[in-house]
Amino acid sequence: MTRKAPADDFDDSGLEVTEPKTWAAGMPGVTAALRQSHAQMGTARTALTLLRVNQRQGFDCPGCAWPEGDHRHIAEFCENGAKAVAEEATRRRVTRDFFARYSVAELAERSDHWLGQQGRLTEPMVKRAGAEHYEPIGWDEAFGLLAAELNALGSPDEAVFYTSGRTSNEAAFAYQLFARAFGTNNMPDCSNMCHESSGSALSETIGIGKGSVLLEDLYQADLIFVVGQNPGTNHPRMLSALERAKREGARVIAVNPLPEAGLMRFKNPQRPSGVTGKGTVLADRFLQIRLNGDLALFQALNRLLLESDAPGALDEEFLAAHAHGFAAFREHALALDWDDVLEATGLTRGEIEATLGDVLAAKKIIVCWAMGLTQHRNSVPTIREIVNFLLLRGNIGRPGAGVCPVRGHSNVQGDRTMGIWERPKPAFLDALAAEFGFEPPREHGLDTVAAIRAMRDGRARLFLGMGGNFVRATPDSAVTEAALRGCRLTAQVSTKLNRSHAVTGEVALILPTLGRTERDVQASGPQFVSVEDSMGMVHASRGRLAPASGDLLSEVSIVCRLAKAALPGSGIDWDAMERDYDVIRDHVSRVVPGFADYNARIREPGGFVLPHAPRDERRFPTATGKANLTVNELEVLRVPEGRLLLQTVRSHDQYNTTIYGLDDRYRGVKAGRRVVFVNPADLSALGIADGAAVDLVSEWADGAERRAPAFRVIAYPTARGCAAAYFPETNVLVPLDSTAEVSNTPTSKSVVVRLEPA
Ligand SMILES: Nc1nc2c(c(=O)[nH]1)N[C@H]1C(S)=C(S)[C@@H](COP(=O)(O)OP(=O)(O)OC[C@H]3O[C@@H](n4cnc5c(=O)[nH]c(N)nc54)[C@H](O)[C@@H]3O)O[C@H]1N2
Ligand SMILES: Nc1nc2c(c(=O)[nH]1)N[C@H]1C(S)=C(S)[C@@H](COP(=O)(O)OP(=O)(O)OC[C@H]3O[C@@H](n4cnc5c(=O)[nH]c(N)nc54)[C@H](O)[C@@H]3O)O[C@H]1N2
Ligand SMILES: [Mo]
Repeated sequence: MTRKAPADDFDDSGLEVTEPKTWAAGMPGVTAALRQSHAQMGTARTALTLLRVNQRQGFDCPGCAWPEGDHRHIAEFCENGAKAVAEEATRRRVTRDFFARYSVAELAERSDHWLGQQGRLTEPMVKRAGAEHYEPIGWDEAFGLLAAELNALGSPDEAVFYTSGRTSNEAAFAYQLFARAFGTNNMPDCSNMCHESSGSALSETIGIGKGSVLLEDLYQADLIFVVGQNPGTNHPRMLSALERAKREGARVIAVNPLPEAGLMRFKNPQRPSGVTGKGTVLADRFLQIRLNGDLALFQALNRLLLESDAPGALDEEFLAAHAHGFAAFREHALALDWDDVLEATGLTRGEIEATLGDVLAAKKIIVCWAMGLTQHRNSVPTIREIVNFLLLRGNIGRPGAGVCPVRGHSNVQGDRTMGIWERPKPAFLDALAAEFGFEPPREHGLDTVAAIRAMRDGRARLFLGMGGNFVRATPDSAVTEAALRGCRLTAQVSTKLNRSHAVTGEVALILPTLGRTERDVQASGPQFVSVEDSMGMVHASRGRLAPASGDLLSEVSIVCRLAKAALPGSGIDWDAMERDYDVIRDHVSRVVPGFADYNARIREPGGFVLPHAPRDERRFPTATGKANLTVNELEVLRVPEGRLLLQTVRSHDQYNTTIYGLDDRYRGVKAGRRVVFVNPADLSALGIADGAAVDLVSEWADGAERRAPAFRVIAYPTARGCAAAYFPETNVLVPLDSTAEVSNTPTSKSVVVRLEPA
């Protein structure tokens, strides 16, 4: 079942394990970043590139979606943003000689780290049916081939159009237009594996699937929860914001099974004292919760709030004016069983009651979260319960308060806004129809998990990836790889080599594209693109570096030229859109609400903020016209005797499936990724020694064996019963059918496993 894993991944002879760090960033962060950038880019390029990150005339950092704020430091980058930039601006190149040297099968034996280290893709390549190697192909021929394969399908619904979250608004809009003009809503995206649960829960409860706070709100908050998130690694600039919020008087509560370094103490590299000083204690309270215990925690807080006789415990006025469903919610919440709460959370009643004290003392509360909340079976109920918690005290729709799902990819939120979604709203399709004069398909398309099933079962036969690394980011690697291999054609629009180029359909295409950092010049002159950050701010991004190769096309060009080849009679002026991205933005301004005068407003310094009814006017555009309090059933996730609940997380040295290096500095791991973190008491109970070699075997209802071989055990202060290991090495363990209710997101943070001596 298990594929033979790539050799350099398995060699743990250099593995070193030290005590986890208790603080994050500061000088080591900056030096680590510069070392990495230097190795990839050289001195002049390093300086030139890093000075442009997130500056007004520069490019949007391809790292994360954390917003920029008004007062930009000259070096508004972080260690991991610098690594993301270095990875893209590298001087290393993958050329036709490389593909002549390595067969596709050989590439499939290599590790993610090795593949990424080969450098930027430089020209379009094709693997023809029956061939063992990729060979060069001209752009026109590539588009012709792809167009012919698309048009040879039995139905447009046999094609899958995937999007990752770095794609610009302009490219995303053109791409969804093409897919719909072709005739399908099969537009899965990385969001299906990421914040889909947030979008689902927020749309139902507050009427819009996006966060309701701006950066300024953090600075006005009294209390900020950071739940299921590791910002020290994944959103380092958020630490500066939390530090400032604390200076302005906020308390921070971290809720996490792991004592993540960044949440404990932070040394700000942007401030002189940060380099040498002791740094700021970030979390005033650390709730070391069990995996999947958050629904129980927030239900307990809600019950305590309902029972509290503290004056103003509930915002009665807000509830009466703006909330729906209070009576049913109240009745259910008061019946909550405390034994269930303590079992699910692993916390004491004292800890939860002390947290209530923080809550009652705070007028303005923000809850931030990321993948620790979204990738569980009960993720949508959990996030709904957080909305209940905020609504009870009127914490949505006023300054300093609200929901803050912290997005991952730098434009994942913008891609959705542009219509990258398998379940488009009728109003969006109506606007598209009116603007372009065709009838878009109305039936919902395939999301990520459904797309894998469709390819596995032969119902979908052509896969096009706009960025990302579908084969590696998705669950159940063995199943997914077989599904892709069963396709007639797989094509990837990419900047760098990854496993999705090595696990292919009968025919495969690599369509190499420009990155954020690079100049994009079209017939009308230099172009810029735009992106939307995690807080609904839209701003421009301009690349300055010379492209990695003269043969690269922008994502917009690739979409427009493909569309022209595949849909000669569409009546849509693809040439005009490619020639001048203002034309695309003009279309967007008439199709997507909130984008009126797009071309003018995107040229304002700092861009513009999209409307958000709950935040701006306390208006809740839900089915009831009010903010909905919901009733969520608590089911305690009970793991069988001798098993652990495994979460799959990111190390400090990776960007999703792109592996920058083999260290995880804050967690004290050097030179190895095949490690599993387990609580020492669990190790004793299991009779397994720290440092032992084990296989991870996942157990799921279908009885199939899913095994990730050869991991080292690290005794680590994680919550009892809760293990952690890195993704994507562990994706093989996540069953395709184990998904969140409603959002259908793979349950990457709750996988039942046993450890077998290797
Ligand atoms: N450098 C870097 N930056 C990135 C990325 C990257 O890979 N590298 N990826 C980007 C993307 S796409 C995303 S989505 C974000 C991801 O950002 P994060 O969500 O921070 O990423 P993860 O590593 O998945 O970390 C999940 C965190 O939630 C905790 N957790 C897990 N399960 C639970 C739970 O049940 N309850 C609670 N309370 N906590 C839990 C884990 O211990 C961990 O701290 O980062 C973005 N930024
Ligand atoms: N087990 C487990 N699985 C997970 C997760 C988890 O926590 N655990 N997290 C999930 C999450 S949150 C996400 S978002 C997904 C990520 O899923 P994806 O977005 O599909 O994966 P990435 O690794 O971010 O994609 C990296 C590739 O994108 C390409 N690329 C980079 N920049 C650009 C660009 O500007 N344009 C184009 N066209 N291509 C570019 C490069 O070729 C690079 O190899 O993974 C999900 N999978
Ligand atoms: Mo993500």
